Amino acid sequence: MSLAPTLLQRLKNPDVFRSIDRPPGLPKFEGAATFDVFNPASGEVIATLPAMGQAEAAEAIRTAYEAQGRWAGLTARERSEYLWRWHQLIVTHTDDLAAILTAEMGKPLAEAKSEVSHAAAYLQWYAEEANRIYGETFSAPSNDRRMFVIKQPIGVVGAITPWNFPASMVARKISPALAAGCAVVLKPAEQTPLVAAAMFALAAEAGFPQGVVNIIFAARGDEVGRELCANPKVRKISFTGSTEVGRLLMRQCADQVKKVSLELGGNAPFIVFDDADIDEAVSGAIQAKFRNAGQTCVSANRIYVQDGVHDLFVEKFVRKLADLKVGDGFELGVSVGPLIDGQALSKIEAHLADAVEKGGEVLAGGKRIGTGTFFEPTVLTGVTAEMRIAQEETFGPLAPIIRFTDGDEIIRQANETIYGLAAYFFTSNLKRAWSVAEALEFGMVGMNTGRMSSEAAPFGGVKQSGIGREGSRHGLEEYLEMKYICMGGL
Ligand code: TXE
Repeated sequence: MSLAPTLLQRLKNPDVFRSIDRPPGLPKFEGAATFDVFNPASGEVIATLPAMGQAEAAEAIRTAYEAQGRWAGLTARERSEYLWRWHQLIVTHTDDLAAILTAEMGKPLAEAKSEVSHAAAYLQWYAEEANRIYGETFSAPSNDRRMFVIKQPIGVVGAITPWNFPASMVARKISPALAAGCAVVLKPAEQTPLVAAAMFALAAEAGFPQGVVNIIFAARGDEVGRELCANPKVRKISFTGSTEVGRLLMRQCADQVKKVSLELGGNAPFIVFDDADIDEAVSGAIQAKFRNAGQTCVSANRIYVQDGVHDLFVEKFVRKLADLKVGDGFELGVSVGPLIDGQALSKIEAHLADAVEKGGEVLAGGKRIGTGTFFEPTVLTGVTAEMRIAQEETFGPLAPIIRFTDGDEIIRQANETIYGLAAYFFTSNLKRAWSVAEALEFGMVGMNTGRMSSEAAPFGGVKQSGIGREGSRHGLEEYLEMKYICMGGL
């Protein structure tokens, strides 16, 4: 039997956490409390894990702290080789990992596979990037001195990940940290700890030294989060999740002036100008809106369409919805899975009700399906800036379409949000393309595309969408400290 299911079998017995042969990376657990992990498509319990807390987090941090110096003392090439081995194991076990991911998160199996491949791509990227950590030498103002900058690992990193991309978010945080020479304590989201656990089992098989990668399971985030922020042995927090929790973590880190990287909510505008290729724009919007059932931080939250193409765009967009099949992610041909939980469903319904009350019109969808957390892909027109749907992150399969006339005014409206993660626009006018790309106040801009996430590119936002970048060489810098060395007496 392959490794990930074997591990999951072991995790079904919470005693494994008390035993001396518990999988590496899992702290010893003395408590009695447990929590259940559900399949969101069926509501069925698929695993029961120990509900860890402050004590286990403190133990994991101590273990990581002891291991970090030795890990940083390896050569870059040696660290890179561990990452390569982990990458290879993830690639080999893609099908298992994807099945676990779909079971706990609900996304269609094909999307889960592509997420696991994306996770593996981060490991590959940072296995390579580990060998490219450079310092500087520069001219000193006087000849009796020489000046240098070296880059060193920050130390122990606390990583907190969300449920919407439970495999790739783990890889996106851990692989640059390990490449830089940091040790990691990860707390995955309570809804989706299993694929992270399976990835950790593969890390153990890749032979990472004891203490370099550690995982904590918790029924909720606050207690472990508080320990990660308060424990002085942790030198950096890397978080992906809601803006609300991001603000809280920043406050909790303020006492120790601890470094934070935050990848938070978004409210992406998706602008279609009169001169756009409409078929491309429709495909891009479908992709940017309905991938992961709309539960992405880069989801097209406000679709602005210019007068001249508005009706045609809406007609084609609604027609394309017919291609989307909603259902259990394990079912063949399903492209939109369930929402993560009842709370997510309630948020969508509240946004929809608010929009309809203020004059929005539902052109397609608009209802729950069955008794689970399935929701029809929905199109709303007549949306205005005052509606909640235009201001807040809906995180679901609702596509609000907003008509506009003035191409300059729309950029001002698009920027009128507390968020600044992703923005998209479609045009065939080269001059406009450049000026719009520059004017949008977002960390990432998709020009004539609805998809842009890549291990090779810096992912992250401005304003209240976060601090820092993940992926690319910039993502590695987030885990490195700069040290200036001045050599005198020459
Ligand atoms: O997020 P939370 P939730 C947005 C999206 C969604 C909303 C709520 O709009 O509808 O947030 O989702 C941990 N200290 N995004 O409630 O609570 C938690 O255990 C430390 C956007 O799931 O932020 C989990 O591991 N940690 C986002 C992680 O934070 C805490 C992805 C995310 O949970 C904590 C997810 C605390 N006090 C939601 N409280 C994106 N950027 O893609 C919770 N956590």
